[in-house]
Amino acid sequence: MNRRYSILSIAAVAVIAATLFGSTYSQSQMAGNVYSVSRSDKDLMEKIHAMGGLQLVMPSAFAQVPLDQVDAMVAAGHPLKEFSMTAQSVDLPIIGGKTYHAMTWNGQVPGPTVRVTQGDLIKVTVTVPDTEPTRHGLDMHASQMSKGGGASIKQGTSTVLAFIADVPGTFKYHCSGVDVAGMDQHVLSGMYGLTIVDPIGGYKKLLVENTNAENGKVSIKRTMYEPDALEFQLQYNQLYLDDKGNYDQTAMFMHHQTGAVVNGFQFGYVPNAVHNKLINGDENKNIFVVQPWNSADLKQYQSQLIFVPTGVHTRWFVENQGNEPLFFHIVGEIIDRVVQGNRVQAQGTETWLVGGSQGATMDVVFDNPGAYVVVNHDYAEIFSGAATVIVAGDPFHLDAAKGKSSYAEVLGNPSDAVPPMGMNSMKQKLNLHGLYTDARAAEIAKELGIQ
Ligand SMILES: [Cu+2]
Repeated sequence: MNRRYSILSIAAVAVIAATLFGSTYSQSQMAGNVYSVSRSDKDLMEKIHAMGGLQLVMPSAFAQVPLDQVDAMVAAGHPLKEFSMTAQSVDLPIIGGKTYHAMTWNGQVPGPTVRVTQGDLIKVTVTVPDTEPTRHGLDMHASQMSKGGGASIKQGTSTVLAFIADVPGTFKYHCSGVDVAGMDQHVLSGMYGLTIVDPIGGYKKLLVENTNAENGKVSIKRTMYEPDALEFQLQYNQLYLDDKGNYDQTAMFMHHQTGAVVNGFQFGYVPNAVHNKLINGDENKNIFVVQPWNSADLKQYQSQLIFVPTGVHTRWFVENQGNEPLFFHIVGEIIDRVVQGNRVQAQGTETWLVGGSQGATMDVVFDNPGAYVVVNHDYAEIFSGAATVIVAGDPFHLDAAKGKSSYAEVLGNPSDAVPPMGMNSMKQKLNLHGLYTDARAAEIAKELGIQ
């Protein structure tokens, strides 16, 4: 690692830590040259440098809900939801038939989606097996916990954290590294995921306005859709890798990404050989400009399309897990509504900006049959992977879709693009797709009843 970045890295981590954790360092101390600090601080800095990060003083109990009060809070009426997260470093594929050194929660990128209802008491057991090369920690943005979520957990141990999901919305969770040091590497290598907190009273009805012309006069046509919707999740991030598939921090500092990923994949939701055959009559005749995951031999990694019917309420949980802004745009569609928390932020908008570590819920009704591409409308992102193809209705007039509302009834929707069922979810047929290890893929197939 370049020395300049190693110093910058420590300063940056310390500033983050000072801001997040209220450590004993002042921001001005850390923002300046590390050699200008006082003697005692210099000793500490050397110690920090030697251990590769900041040693943070954490409170003895970092959970918002002390664990000995969980039973009483459940007895008082908070429904208990329990989850397990296990750190697992594995090699996973990237485009070009290569692999990279991924860090995961539960053997999948992104980690499993945690879905709960506002007011639930969430209890998460976090395990770091002794086979892991480093410690890990878990920071859940849906929580409001003292000190940001917890000190890192030693290899070969587990910890339990508990919190009340007070605020509805779409929230990131991520590894907090080794007491914040290495957090960038862990998150950008795959240790991130989504928490969906459904509003306690359910989702709102959706009003969509179109126009109608009759007898030479234009009028507004208003359609009200019920809260129940077909739901999807899209998580955006970047990869920064060297030629050997290792995390490249220098590239991250320069914002020189290897690629943009959606749910862990560059171009993971584009047509594959089966779609080529169905639509073009030839599995080698590509429909889309890039189809890097064509073959059925790729199993869970073979690209899949997202299918929706026309005229149906669809809800998109979107999270920007990465290092670049997300200009969320659907080519050919207008986003009917944007919700953050439980508040409507926009209606009828062409693009919605989602900053780093920010989420949003988008409601869309696809009015006309067609192939639509969801992009991060930053050209570097689109052309390096952030392009997702949605097929609405039956634009291809295929026999397979006759009498069906969408191709999903025949082919299913990709399992990693559909969140667990919530209070206003419409059930979907799923196929197996995700940046899962083979073992995790087998578990998910079993859980979801996918053949
Ligand atoms: Cu980690």
